[in-house]
This record gives sequence, structure tokens and C-alpha cells, in this order.
Amino acid sequence: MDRAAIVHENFRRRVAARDFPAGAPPAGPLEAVQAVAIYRAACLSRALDRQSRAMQKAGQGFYTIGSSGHEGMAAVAAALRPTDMAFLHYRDAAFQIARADQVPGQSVAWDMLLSFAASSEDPISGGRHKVLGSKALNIPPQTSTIASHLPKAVGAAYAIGAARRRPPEHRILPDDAIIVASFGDASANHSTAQGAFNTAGWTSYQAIPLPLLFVCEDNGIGISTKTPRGWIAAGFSARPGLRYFAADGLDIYQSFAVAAEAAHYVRHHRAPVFLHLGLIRLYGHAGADVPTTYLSREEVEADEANDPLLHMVRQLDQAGALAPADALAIYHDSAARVTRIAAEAVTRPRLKTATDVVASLIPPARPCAATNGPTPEARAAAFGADLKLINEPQPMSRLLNWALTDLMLAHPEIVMMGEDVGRKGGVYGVTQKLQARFGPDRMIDTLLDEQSILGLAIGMAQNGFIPLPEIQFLAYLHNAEDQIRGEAATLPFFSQGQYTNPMVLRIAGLGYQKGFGGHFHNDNSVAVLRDIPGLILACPSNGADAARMLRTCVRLAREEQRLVVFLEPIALYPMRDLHAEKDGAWMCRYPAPTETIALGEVGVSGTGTDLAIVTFANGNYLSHQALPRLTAAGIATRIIDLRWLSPLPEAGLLAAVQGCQHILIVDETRRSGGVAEALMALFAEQTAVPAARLTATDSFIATGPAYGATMPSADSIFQAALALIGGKA
Ligand SMILES: Cc1ncc(C[n+]2csc(CCOP(=O)(O)OP(=O)(O)O)c2C)c(N)n1
Ligand SMILES: [Mg+2]
Repeated sequence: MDRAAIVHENFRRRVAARDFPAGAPPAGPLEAVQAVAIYRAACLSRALDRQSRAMQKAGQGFYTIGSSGHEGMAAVAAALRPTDMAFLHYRDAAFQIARADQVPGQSVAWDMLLSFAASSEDPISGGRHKVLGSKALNIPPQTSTIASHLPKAVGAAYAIGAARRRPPEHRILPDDAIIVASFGDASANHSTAQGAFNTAGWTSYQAIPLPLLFVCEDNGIGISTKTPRGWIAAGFSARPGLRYFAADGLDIYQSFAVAAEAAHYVRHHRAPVFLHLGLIRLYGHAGADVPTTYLSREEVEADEANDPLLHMVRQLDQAGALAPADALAIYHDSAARVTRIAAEAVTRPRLKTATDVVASLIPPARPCAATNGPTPEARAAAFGADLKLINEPQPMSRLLNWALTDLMLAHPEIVMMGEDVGRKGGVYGVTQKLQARFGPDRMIDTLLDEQSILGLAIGMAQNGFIPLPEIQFLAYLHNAEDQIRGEAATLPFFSQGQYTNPMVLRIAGLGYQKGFGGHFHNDNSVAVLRDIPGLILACPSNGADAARMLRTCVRLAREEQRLVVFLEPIALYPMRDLHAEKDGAWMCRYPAPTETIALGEVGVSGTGTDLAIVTFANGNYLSHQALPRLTAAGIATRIIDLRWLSPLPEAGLLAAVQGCQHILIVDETRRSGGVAEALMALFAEQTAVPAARLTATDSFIATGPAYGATMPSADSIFQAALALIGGKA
């Protein structure tokens, strides 16, 4: 017999015999009606777990991670409001079921069974995952990556306070809401979780509002590895800025009382709490896991003897709320009901084709109030003395600063966050003066943790803000990239666009800083961003394009809810000259605030037909440096600036190379996994034009005199063009 069947038989036998595990008597404010509702939710959750296993055996269900042992989370849900957005651990079916009791018109068993069956009618993920979640219940679906939801829970909690001060147009959370975020005891060790606890504490320590209830569901084990006894209490009972509460999660009366007290503390003080619930895990980790392979039979049986449902029946009996015979009837009725509903759920349609699956990759557009842009007076006040310079050519960093100023004036829901973006105005000065112009509330100097920066952005986006987070250097995206790749990019996909986290992530990156910084300040790889489905990757090569493209990016985030990465080539921030000192040829005038460059629109310079150079960022700059030599060699050249690295602007590119005899791709990213690989494939598939590529070497970048040695140069571009065109020159 498998463990699920053993637990089931034990329950029936022991309730019938009134043979209950010992425990505290019922105490506290939980009323009989509520206690019975919690028990009903627990029975339904238990029945769903058993059903998921039966469905998997029958080939009708596809995932069996369950909630058995964690049914006490129903008491936590009962202590909260349905408007308290919940970022849940995968064992929290009972929480979701109990919350459904608080919202009229719910069909939670049907919804969950559709999800088990991977039916396209599953209201949360549309058959893309067996996942907890519901729009009506304020439960965004979470990924399987443990702890990765905690940074954004911190962000969402912060966003409640921020929205109180300046409500964004698309806000979701009421002023008095709190955020709840649950996770397992093993997950609490993850650096992502630790970063989130630290950020919550760091924030609250400064008396910044952060209404966040962390719930640690401590069952003493993570798959097969035990949590050292006392570890969670030792680690969390005295953390700065984080108030600690603890309860026995097998005792619903105590859990409810302590959760209510903890929630009250969070709501009243607007400060984070760590609620530590002691629970057990029944049936092992998931369907295929056999706990007796790593735990002794005695240990497994000891947990089974402590089945929380048995404790509930005991306490309900002691409280005079429900007789054991009636409790047993509810248990059986729940199981029968679930079996009946499941029989129907498995007949519902499933996703079949790639078209079905990708339908939710791109979030839906949302209606936005019209903005006329700032008044001249508002602009004059914000720009101050800069206004006098606005018609003079400027380097990219200055034009980006002005574009950001105009965008923040036009859209009060824009907030920026990052290391040193506020007071200092960024390492390269791009965000200078913005904190003075818009206040520390909109220009947030974060603590030094990239996961927290991105989590803050995601959480704020989920409450209607338009975040423009900054990662200081491209190489430092990597210790946090799951927040973009695993979290932000997948949220609309797994929620059919019901939950979105639009943003424009600014990253300073790429190489060519003369002798400065070595690889970590000159990272020349974008492979990790280019293969994220649904993500837009923009990369300007000059200041005017940067301003125009940034406006489009913000529009895409605001109106189309897109996830955008705006990669700013550091070496071009201060670039003034092209061919000779003081020629000023790489500076531009600030384009009027209404000017934009559309997504997919490439830049074409020149009309030559011998050669099309297809390039971007520093490659575009260097190709323009090479241009006089190419012209002198009799090679009529046009230079095409990609501008958009993902998705590749295929139509625009193919139109731009029309009539050219040769194509040279100049790509400052690496030969392997670089942008040129995709471009070569595109031209090979779509044209008959001979094409070659000049790329960076597969290497990291050196500091000192060899800073540019691995990447294309004006000279190597000229040589590559000659080699491609052969005899012509
Ligand atoms: C980042 C990450 N690493 C590994 C896993 C695989 N994994 C899934 S659950 C789990 C154990 C989690 O244990 P705990 O946090 O105690 O939660 P429990 O399952 O006990 O409720 C592991 C290692 C994962 N999902 N995510
Ligand atoms: Mg655990």
C-alpha cells in the first residue's frame, strides 16, 4: 500500500474509534463555524491530493506535488483578507480553498481539477501548469523555483505603501492590504530567500512601510534533507526589522490565533513578520518519492500518526463544534465530490498545438489614460538650467537623462530603482538630478542586491507601477537573472495574461571602455537575454536613437504590458567624436518628446549596394569609423543598425539589405551564442546574398591595453569587408 492509502485508512479507522493524537485543546478566537469551514477546506485539499495521484496513475493528471500535512494553512487564510495578495508555497491548496470561502461565486475544486488535468479551461494557467493561483482570489501563480517569489513579495509589499502616497492608474492592492508569502523550511536557506528577508528587514529597519507576512511552513525536511532541529527559530527569532511569531500548524485554533495576531501586527505597523508554522509532510515529497528510502519507517509512521486532519477532528470535537461522526462524513463527502468533479474535468479540452501554448506569451494590451505630456512650465521646472542646452548636441548619457526626465514627467507611475541611481545619479551619471527632480520615492537607492532590485520592480509592476530598474553592469545581471528569466517573463504565460509585470530594465553593458574594468565591467554577451520568450531587448548606438527608443520601450511596458530590457552601451555614453578629436560627430540633438522609433524599425545609413554592414551599438560606431576607408576603396556601403536585438527585426532587416551584393555582420558579442549566429541564419534562410560575420572572440575581456583585442575594430571591419568582397577593392 502506498503512503497515501495508509494515511487514508488510518484516518477512517482512528476517527471511527475516536483514537486521536494528543495535543492542546482548542483555545483562542476561532469560532465554531470558521473552524468547521477550515476543516472542510482541509478535507477538500486532502481529497484533491489523493485524486491527483489517481489521475496520474490513469494518465489523466501530470503533477502530484501535494498539500497533505500542510492543511493548517487554511487557518492562515482564514486570518487574512482575500485582498491580501498571496504568493504561495506549492503546498498551499488548503489556503487557496479557504480563501475561496471568502469570495462569492468560486468553484475552487473544479478549477483545481482542471489544472490537475492540464485542461485549457484551467482558469489560472490555461493548462500550462498544475499550479495554485487565481485572479479572483489575489493569488498569482508561482514558479517551481523555490524562494524565487520572495523578492517580488517584498516588492509588492513596498508597492502598497508607494501606492498610498501616489496611486498609479492600474493599481490593484487597496491601502490596507498586506502581502503574504509562504515557503518551506528548506527553501528558507536559499540565497534568494535570505536576500528577501534581509531586504525586508533592511527596509523596515529604516521605518519604511513594508506590510509583509512571511510564512515558513516548517515540516522539518526538504525532499530528503532534514532541517536541523531548531534551525528556523534560531535563524529568525531575532532578525533585525523582522518580527517573529510561531505556532503549531497542526493546531488550527492556535494557528488562526497567531496568524491573526501576526496579520494584525503587519497591517497595523506596516512592518514585516516572520510567522513560523510547525507542520508535517505526508506521503513524501511528491508522487514518485518514497520517503522510506531515506527516513526510517518509525519516523514516517510518527508523522502519519500526527495527521493534522486527526488533530482537527479532535479539536472540533473538544470545542463542541463538530462530532467525529459528522467530521468523517464531511471527509467522505469531500472525496466523493472530488471524484465526481474529476471525472468531468478530465474530459475537458487540453492544449494541443504550439499555437495553443504560445497564446499567452505576450500579455494583453491594457487601456491607459491619455497623457498630453508635461506642460512647458513643468518641463521648465524639472529641466532647470538644462533647458538652455537642449538644442545643442550632447552625448548619449545626457540625452538619456533628458528622455528619462520627460518620461517621468509624463507618467507619474514610473519609478526607478537600483544601486546608486538616486543621490549619485548612477555610476555614469545617466540618472543625475532625477532624484532632485522627482524625489527619493521615485528614484529609489536600493541596497546592494540585484535579486532584490528586480524583485522590487516585479512587485511594484504587479501593483500598477511602471518600474525602470537598473542593473549597474551587465555582468551583475547574472546573479539575479532568474528574476527576469524565470519570474518576470513567465508570469503572463502561466496566468494567461491575468497577472503581468511590465517594466523597462535598464542595463549598462557591452565592452570597449578604454582600459577600464576588465570583463566584469565590459561583459559582451547577451545570449542570456536573447532566448527569453516574449522579452524585448533594445540596444541603441547613439543618443538620439536612445531617447526615441526608450520612449517606445516605456510605451510598450505601459500600454502593452511588455517586459523590456534596454541595454545601454557604456562606452558610447560619453562618446562625442567619430573620426577626429572635437569633430563632435557622435553627438546628437535631443529629439522632441513626441519622436519615437518603433519596435522592429532598424536604422539605415547610406544607400550603397556593394556592401551592407549589419551591426549594432559599438559595432555601429566602429563601422561608421571604417566608412571613409571603405568609400575610398570603392566599396559603396550602407550601414544598418539593428537597434532591437530580440526579437530580431527580421522584416526591417530584410528590407534594409535589399539590393546589396554582400552582407557583413559586425557583432561585438561573442562568436558562440552571439547575435551574429541568428543573423547568419536569417540571411542564409531568407536571401541569396553572400554573408560573412566579424564577431568577438570566444573570450572574456581583458583590462589594460588589450581591452579591445577580442572585439571588432574599425580596422578589422575594413579588412573583413575587403575579404568578403574579394577582388573588388
Ligand atoms: C531553486 C530550486 N532548487 C531546487 C529545487 C528542487 N526542489 C523542489 S522542492 C525542494 C525542497 C523544498 O523543501 P522545503 O522548502 O522544505 O519545502 P517542502 O517541500 O518541504 O514543503 C527542492 C530541492 C527547486 N524547485 N528550486
Ligand atoms: Mg520542508
